[in-house]
Amino acid sequence: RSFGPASTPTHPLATAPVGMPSHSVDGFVREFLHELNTNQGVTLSRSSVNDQYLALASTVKNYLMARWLETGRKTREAKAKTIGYLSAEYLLGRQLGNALLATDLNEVASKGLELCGLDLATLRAQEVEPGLGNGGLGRLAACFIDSLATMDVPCIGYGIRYEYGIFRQTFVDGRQVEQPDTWLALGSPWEFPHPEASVQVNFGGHTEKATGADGKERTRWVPAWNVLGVPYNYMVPGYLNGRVNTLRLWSAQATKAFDLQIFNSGDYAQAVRAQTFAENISKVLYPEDSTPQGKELRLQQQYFFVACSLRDFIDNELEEDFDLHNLPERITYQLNDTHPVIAVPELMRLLIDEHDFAWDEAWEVTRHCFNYTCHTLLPEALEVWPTELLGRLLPRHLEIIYQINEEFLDDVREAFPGDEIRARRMSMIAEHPERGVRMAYLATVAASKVNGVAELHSQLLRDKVLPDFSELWPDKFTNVTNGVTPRRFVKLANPRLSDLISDAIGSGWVTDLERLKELEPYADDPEFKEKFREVKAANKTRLTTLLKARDGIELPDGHLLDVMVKRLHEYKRQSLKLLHIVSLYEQVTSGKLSASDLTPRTVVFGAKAAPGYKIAKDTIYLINKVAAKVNAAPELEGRLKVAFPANYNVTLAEELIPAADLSEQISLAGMEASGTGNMKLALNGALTIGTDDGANVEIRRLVGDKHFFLFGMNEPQVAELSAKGYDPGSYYQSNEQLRSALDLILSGHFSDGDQHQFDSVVFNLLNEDRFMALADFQSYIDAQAKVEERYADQEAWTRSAILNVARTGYFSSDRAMRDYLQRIWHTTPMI
Ligand code: B1H
Repeated sequence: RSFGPASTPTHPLATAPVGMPSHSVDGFVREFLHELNTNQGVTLSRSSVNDQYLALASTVKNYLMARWLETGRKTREAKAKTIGYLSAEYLLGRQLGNALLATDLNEVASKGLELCGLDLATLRAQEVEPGLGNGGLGRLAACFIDSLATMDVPCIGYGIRYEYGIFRQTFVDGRQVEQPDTWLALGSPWEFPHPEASVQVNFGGHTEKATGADGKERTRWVPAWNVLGVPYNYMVPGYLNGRVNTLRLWSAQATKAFDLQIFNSGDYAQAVRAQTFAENISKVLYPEDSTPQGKELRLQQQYFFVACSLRDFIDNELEEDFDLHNLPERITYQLNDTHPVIAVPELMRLLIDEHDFAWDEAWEVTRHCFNYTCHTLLPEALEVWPTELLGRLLPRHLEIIYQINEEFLDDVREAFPGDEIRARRMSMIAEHPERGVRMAYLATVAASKVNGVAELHSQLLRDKVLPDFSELWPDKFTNVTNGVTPRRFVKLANPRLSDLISDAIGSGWVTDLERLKELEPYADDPEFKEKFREVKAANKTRLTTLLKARDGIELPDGHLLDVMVKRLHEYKRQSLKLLHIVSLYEQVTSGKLSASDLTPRTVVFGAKAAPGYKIAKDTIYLINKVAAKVNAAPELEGRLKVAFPANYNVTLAEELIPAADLSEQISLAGMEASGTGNMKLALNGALTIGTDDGANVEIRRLVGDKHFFLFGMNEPQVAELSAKGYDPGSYYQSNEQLRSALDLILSGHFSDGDQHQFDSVVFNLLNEDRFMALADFQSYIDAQAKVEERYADQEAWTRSAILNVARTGYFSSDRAMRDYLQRIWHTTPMI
């Protein structure tokens, strides 16, 4: 063990945490000023806003510290089963507001700061969010660890402390330009580095067979190089329950041996380069959402954090004499997609090579330790690592994978004698286009349970992606529909709505979201409805102020706020939304439609494109170009506006979602695994216009058809059209409104006369349109007409909005965690 007290401490304060500061305004002020002086080294009168923010963060941490230490002690003492959430991404969002909420310190802090002449909101705005994720998958991990802490379930979140998170998006002449995300530059008060607990991670080299004194043959991995993983701990506070779990993110550093070797060779410059090489592993988050690039550095990242995390739990969380045969009693690892799946051969290696387990014993433990969540159906999103690369970087792991595969295929052959084609189909090793390891297959074989993230997705996962596996092991597959945390996305983001709800039904909904049901009668209460509208209006005003200051964007008053916020991807069909806007513009400017017949509407986009994804980036450019024309057209003044604030992130989401009226969830059916923005928007009283896809299916079922604007083909219809041959050109030919919109783009109207500027987007729609935007166009336009009709009747709209809030309590991540606990993890909350 590399740390911890050398002898048994006798002083009573050595094992019990020292107390926490008093929950009074005076106590808070004293603590805050103390932190300002001792941590920042400044007096209040000489302090910068950043000093003040950092001191405030330290103050709040002090309130959480005793609980954090106590949580760790109690969990170890109880020998409770821990959830080891393995995720390459955590899209946390700002920490301060959530920590204040979890400790009930908002009022105390706000009053205390006021006494110091400071404003809490200003200090909160100083925080740079840790953007250590791409989108839904990373944000889901953050919601899950919030819920587990709030539900008193022991959990350690394991991941990577990227020095640069998701890039900062800027627009230059309408085009996306990426800037590095320097989230650590002004100090990062929420992390606790523990260099003394660093873990060595090996790479490369070869394996050797050797026969020991006992006559047993063992394999030895002789690695070629190694790096250090330094853990950084983050508090994960439960909501008002005194539990504080841990998120442990690993940062890569050069080991001594690493540079000594080279230093001794006298090449100083080379030694420094070596250091850089090691540190590169946790340098930057890959900005691909849903289409992983098979880069060597990415595999290094994956193995790096997984190796650190497995070693960490065994060495530091278990008793010294713990029998690893019982490991599944103490931890269950959840694999957040395939990104951490290399943990499977790593645990096998640890048990066999380092703890002398026999193969079968090791496999027995391993297959009881892992569960796997799949987040996609897109074939290009399923990770396949070339065996050449895997074997070069992790030779021992490749051997282990081959053996797992062999034994698995023996089982397949036993279950389906003579069906060699099936066995080949199910092999973890793909032969084309090159030899590679199908990580989803490895995960499925090793996991006790495999789940999709919404009902439709789980069904398609069984039927289309892993049919052979679900035939072999029907009970292995299950569904857990995603959820979102009501703490951050309602209570914190939407305090006005939260107060309105609590005034009506009490505050229990924050940890028991199904109680929002009790709001249903209020959907017919004129006074409540009026207040509900006032909340929406006030949230729009708040957003207007923010966007003016943040982006120089002016939001008009009294518009229907139509929101499409998510990563830019063809399957999500931002282009379909765009065609709707272009069509409105085309009809009004050509005199086919009177602007006075339009429902005043502002469309807000938020979307980052992967830097190498050309069509996605061109779509962003096109949105900005269309926005410029629409916003400058005098005919549309006060009627239609397009706003595209750059750098959509969790912080902006918290401002935007509470102001939204209409939620755009318009992916091609069968493509969006779940979506979680759809849940956040419905919970904040936006109505959904959406396809029968992902969790939309369940949202619609719960809120009711009348309160959801459904359009487009469903998944079987998509499959049917696809099978009979999809011809996007036929829709262009036969639909005059669609043709006029596309023709306007083709004419160069949005590109200063350049008729080819948007070829990549428009030609793609006309000739390929893999995600069938043109096929769903008319249905989408018709559904938008229904939106306008409902919006014209404000009483009816408000009623629908309230019912959306009242009926979507199911989408709490607390419920999702309960489902995982019952169906997958088989453990219960502590106490
Ligand atoms: C989701 C990803 C994803 N699915 C690869 N897959 C990545 C894949 O870095 N990579 O290579 C990153 C992310 N992300 C999303 O997960 C789904 O598209 C959403 O529908 C879903 O709501 C979300 C959470 O389950």
